[in-house]
Amino acid sequence: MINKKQKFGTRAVHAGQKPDPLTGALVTPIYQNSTFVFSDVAQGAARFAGQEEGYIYSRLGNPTQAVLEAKMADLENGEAALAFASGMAAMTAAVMAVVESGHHIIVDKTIYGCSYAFFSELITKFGVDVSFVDAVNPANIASAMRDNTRLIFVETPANPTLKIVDLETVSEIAHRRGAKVVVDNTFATPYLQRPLDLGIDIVVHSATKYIGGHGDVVGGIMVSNKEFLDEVRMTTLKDIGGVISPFDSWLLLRGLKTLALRMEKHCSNAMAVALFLEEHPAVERVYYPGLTNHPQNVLAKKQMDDFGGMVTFELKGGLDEGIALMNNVKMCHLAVSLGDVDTLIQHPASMTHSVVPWEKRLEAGITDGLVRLSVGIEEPEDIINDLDQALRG
Ligand code: LCS
Repeated sequence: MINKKQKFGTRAVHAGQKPDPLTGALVTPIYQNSTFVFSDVAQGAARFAGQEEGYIYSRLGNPTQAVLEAKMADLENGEAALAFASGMAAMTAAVMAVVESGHHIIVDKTIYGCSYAFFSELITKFGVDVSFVDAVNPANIASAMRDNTRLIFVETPANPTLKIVDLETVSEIAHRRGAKVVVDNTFATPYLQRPLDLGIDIVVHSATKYIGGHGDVVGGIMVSNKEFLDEVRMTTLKDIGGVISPFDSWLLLRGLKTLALRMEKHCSNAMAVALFLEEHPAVERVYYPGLTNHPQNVLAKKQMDDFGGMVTFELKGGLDEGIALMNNVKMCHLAVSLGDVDTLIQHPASMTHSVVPWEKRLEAGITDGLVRLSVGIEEPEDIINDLDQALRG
């Protein structure tokens, strides 16, 4: 068994993984199976009744997926993890496992666009009330709490403004009133931030991003205690069915082995790019938690081990200048998604957050001129040179 005292980068390589017991294959095989044969009816019945460990059908679990889950549980310092077909499948499965009709949810107003759509339009169809607040000030959560509040959902750093939410304080506020907190840890990854250590109940990820890291897979992860995840596996995973494939599980396992190395480079590159942009005469404002003028820089230092690979900024002149920049880049790719080894640039107002109504977007700090950069692992000089030539037009 892996010793918890080993460093993160070592655990990213080894945790949850042993050579294949049948063949000695070093890398976890892709168990490309939808179903698993029972030795007799009694064994099948015992597995369905949860009285015997073992595989049944890949919507309920698969050996390649199980290794991914064990590694992610270890890296997030959680008891267990579950893998899903996408980040949206993981997040919605967590929420729907906790709340029912008549319950109330508090959500930070600055979150990924499709998550906003789920909370504002979809879950409300099922008799669940949702309040959007600015969770940067935890007092806003405290004052929105009701007797029927069961769940609080935040992203930190938030997509796309990179504001930071105080996870320890939010979990204290929630637990005083018997509510659970779900944190979307996609932007930080467990390399930089482990919300369960700060009292958070459930962590979700779009594994499509830094966990995979190479822009070749869509996946999601949930990490929590074993009892909750056993329930999710047999309810919202089994009956809604957002299960990950064995091949995508394998791609995520391959990505995770280099997570520490990649994150180190993403962080140092992002800091260099943020400092370049901050000094550039065409730039109005840079949002990066590592800059001392970021409003939650002190909290980011306390809660995270470094500041991540995402940089958001606004140009002087706003939208038109931002569009010109995004059309002028040569090496950086104009594309949504993030956390890839390639640098990606995109326009939240017309792309990732276009589903959020205009006035709600502005309330969340997502102005029309905002540009979001997912800084890749290329050499920082080349990223900066490309931005510099694009800014000159
Ligand atoms: N959570 C966060 C913070 C995200 O940024 C995304 C996707 C999701 C969840 C959903 O994950 P998925 O289902 O796509 O795996 N964010 C995207 C973005 O900013 N650009 O494209 C997708």
